[in-house]
Amino acid sequence: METTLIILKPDAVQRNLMGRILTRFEEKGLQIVGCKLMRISPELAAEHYKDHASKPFYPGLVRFMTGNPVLTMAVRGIGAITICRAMMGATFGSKAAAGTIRGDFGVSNSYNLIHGSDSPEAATRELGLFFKAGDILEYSRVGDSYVYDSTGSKPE
Ligand code: 3AN
Repeated sequence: METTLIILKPDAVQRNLMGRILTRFEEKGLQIVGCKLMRISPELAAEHYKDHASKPFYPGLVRFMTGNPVLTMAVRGIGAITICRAMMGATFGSKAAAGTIRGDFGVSNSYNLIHGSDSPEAATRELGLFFKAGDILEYSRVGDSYVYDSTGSKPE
């Protein structure tokens, strides 16, 4: 099982899209194991986006991400990182394919609704920034035996 960090950005919260986006992950079969509405501090934004610090869009990105609340989620499943990235779509709403979250809900390049960790290393680092021990819960769902085929040697 992989767990990834998903952030529904301020535009998703302000546009009342939280429920619809969260539902997509649930409907896919992924499990929400952590969820928190929060305001990102400038310090946390700087740490989270440190790889982008030298980019021209960085000041605007930090201003946007810290200006209003976000919904952070820890999302779990086999291959969750790759699956979530595919569900999000390309970075820019104007280019993202129809059927993806960015493709269906947005047209803006900088207000692109959602963040998702892009590698296992990033997921571990980012989950550690946004969730503390005990915030991510282990639990099983009644439908789990039909989300994965667990009749073989490993679930698939
Ligand atoms: P993604 O979120 O698709 O992994 P990254 O990691 O390249 O995209 O960029 C991180 C964030 O920085 C994006 N989600 C987007 O909000 C912002 N960003 C990236 N490139 C640009 C750009 N050229 N102009 C404005 N914002 C950008």
